[in-house]
Amino acid sequence: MTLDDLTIASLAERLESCQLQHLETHKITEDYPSMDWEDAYAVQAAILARKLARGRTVAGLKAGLTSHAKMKQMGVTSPVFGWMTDDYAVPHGGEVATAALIHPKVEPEIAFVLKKPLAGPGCHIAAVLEATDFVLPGIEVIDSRYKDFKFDLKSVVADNTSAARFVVGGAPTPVAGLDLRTVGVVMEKNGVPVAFGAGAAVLGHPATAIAELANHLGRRGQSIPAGTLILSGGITEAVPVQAGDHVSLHVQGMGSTSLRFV
Ligand code: 0L1
Ligand code: MG
Repeated sequence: MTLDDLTIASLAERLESCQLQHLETHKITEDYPSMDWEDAYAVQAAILARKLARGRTVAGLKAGLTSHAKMKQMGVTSPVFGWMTDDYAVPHGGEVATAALIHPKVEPEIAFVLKKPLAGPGCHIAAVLEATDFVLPGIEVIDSRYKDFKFDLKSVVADNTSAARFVVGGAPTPVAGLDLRTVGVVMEKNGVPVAFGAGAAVLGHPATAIAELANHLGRRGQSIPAGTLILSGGITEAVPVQAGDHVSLHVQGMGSTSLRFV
């Protein structure tokens, strides 16, 4: 680590204030160009600690930058990880207050819910599938706190990987007999299909993202508890949205979920 505790706390305060006041800010690496990955994850953890201290609870975890296309575009070879608190959860078919966000985008994802804990290092696809209770369609709303949605990787990790809202719905589906690589997804905005893909777009298999999350946490002495909901990462590019938009996601064999921006 390169940053001291006071600096971590002040960066967490700055990023969370921007989130709560719907304001953009400049990249934190402009102020701290030598910050490292541990600094970035420490800022992210400090933002979570602020929310937990106010009574928020963790509603789920997420992997981001999981599609090969997006990783190549960003020049990275591994995903990034973050969390969602209870106030990020939107009911199936529910509304998102767009004025509470800065420049939201939506991503089609497959959500996993675990029935057993997962621990790394050494976690792999088979362990994830064995520990999974069910999967279901999930739409993540990302909303970078950085100006014009432009960032570098350490800045975006500190900003909790742009997490803002999420909805899950459809049919909770056991993974036995399901090939998550070939599961097709279609996301529609206002009834028009705007993004299509298959599960394999996420690291070859969406369960890989969950295994990499377990390994990431394992390196920090943490594990994923049973019952955790995890968004495995966007299958396609994120799609910008605005007030008035209705977004639905259809996942082959798992039904649909949706939300509306008001
Ligand atoms: O969930 C995601 O894939 C977002 C990761 C952070 C990068 C971005 O905001 O696009
Ligand atoms: Mg995502």
